[in-house]
Amino acid sequence: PAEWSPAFQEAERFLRLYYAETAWHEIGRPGLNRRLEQAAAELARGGAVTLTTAELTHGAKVAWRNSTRCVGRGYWPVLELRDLRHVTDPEQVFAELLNHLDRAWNGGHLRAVISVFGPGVRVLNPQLIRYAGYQQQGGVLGDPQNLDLTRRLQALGWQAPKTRTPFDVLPVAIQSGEQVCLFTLPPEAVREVQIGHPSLPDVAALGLKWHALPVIADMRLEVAGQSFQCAPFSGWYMQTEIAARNLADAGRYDVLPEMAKALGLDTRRERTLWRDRALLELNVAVLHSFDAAGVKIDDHHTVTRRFVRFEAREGRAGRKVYGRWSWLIPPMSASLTPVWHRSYTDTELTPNFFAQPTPWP
Ligand code: NRG
Repeated sequence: PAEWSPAFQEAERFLRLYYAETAWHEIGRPGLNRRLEQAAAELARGGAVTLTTAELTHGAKVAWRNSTRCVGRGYWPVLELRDLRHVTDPEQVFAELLNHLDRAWNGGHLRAVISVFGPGVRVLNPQLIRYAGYQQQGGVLGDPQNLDLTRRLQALGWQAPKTRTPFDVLPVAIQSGEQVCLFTLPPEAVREVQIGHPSLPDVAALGLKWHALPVIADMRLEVAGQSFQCAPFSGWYMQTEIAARNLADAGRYDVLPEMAKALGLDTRRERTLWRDRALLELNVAVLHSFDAAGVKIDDHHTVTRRFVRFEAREGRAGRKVYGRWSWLIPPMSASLTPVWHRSYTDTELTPNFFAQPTPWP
C-alpha cells in the first residue's frame, strides 16, 4: 500500500510538521488524518502529493529555518512565497523573475521572497544578478568568480557590451528540456548602490558599486520529499558579504590595496594592518551607502545578536537550532559577535535548500 512507500513517509513527516506548527488548533487530528488519507490516495493513483499553497509556503519557511549556513534565518516566518508551480515556459519564467525582483525590491524596503516554479525548468545562473568576469591580458576585469559563468553564457550567444566594465550584468539563462534561453535583465530591474564613504571622498572615486538584491537561483527546495528545482529566493545583504568578501577577497574584486591608497595608509609593511583598516572602512562605506540610498542592509553585530534570539525562540518552541559555525560567523571581527563564542551541530534537516548540479548544455 501507498502508506508504506518512502514517498508517503516523507509526505506524512512533513504534513505532521505542518499541522503541528500551523493548523493543529484549527483543524486538529481529524483534519490531519483526512489530509494523510488524501495524500495516500494521490500516491496510490501513481501521482505525487499535491501540496497546497499554504503547505508549500510553510515548507519553504522551514527550509529557510533549517539552512545551517544562514545567519539571517530568524526572519523565516515572514518569507513570502509566490506559488508559480503552473509556470514552466522560459518566457513566462523570466517575466515572473522580473516580478520577483519588483516584489522583493519594494522601494528599498527589501522583502524576503521565494518564487516556486513548475517542473522541468531551471535557472542556470547561481544568482539572478551577477557581474561578468573577463579574462584579459594583465588580469581579470569584473568578478573573477563568474569567469566560467561568463564564458558559458558567451558560448550560448551572449554578446558582452562593446565597452566592458567591472560591473556588466550577465543575462539570465533559463533551461527547459534541451533548450536554453538567455534573457537580458532591463537596467531598471537591477537596483544597485554606488559605494561612497561618509567622510573620505577618495573612496567614491574608486567607482565601486554592488547590486541591492542577492537572489539565489540555482538551489533545490525540498519539501515533503519533493524537489522544486527552480525556486529562486532572496532576502537582503549583510554588509560583510559585499565589503568583506565580494569586493575584498583577493580572488574577487580585490580592492583593499586601492582602498588603502584612498585612505593614505602605509602598505609597505603588513604590521601597519593596512589591510584590516582598509577592510573596516570599506565595510563602513557599504553600510553608509546602502543606508543613504534607502536600501535595506544588515550589519554583522545586529544580525548575530538577532540570531542568538532566534535560537532562544526556537528553544522555547521545542526545536533545536543546527548550524555551520564557519558560515555563521562573519568574515571580520568575528570574535566581537556572540556566535563566535557558541558552538553548533551541523545537521541538515528537511525541508531545506540543497545544491544541485547545473545542467549546462
Ligand atoms: N554571499 C552571497 C549571497 C549569499 C546569500 N546571502 C543572502 N541571501 N543574504 C553574495 O552575493 O554576496 N539572502 O537570501 O538574502
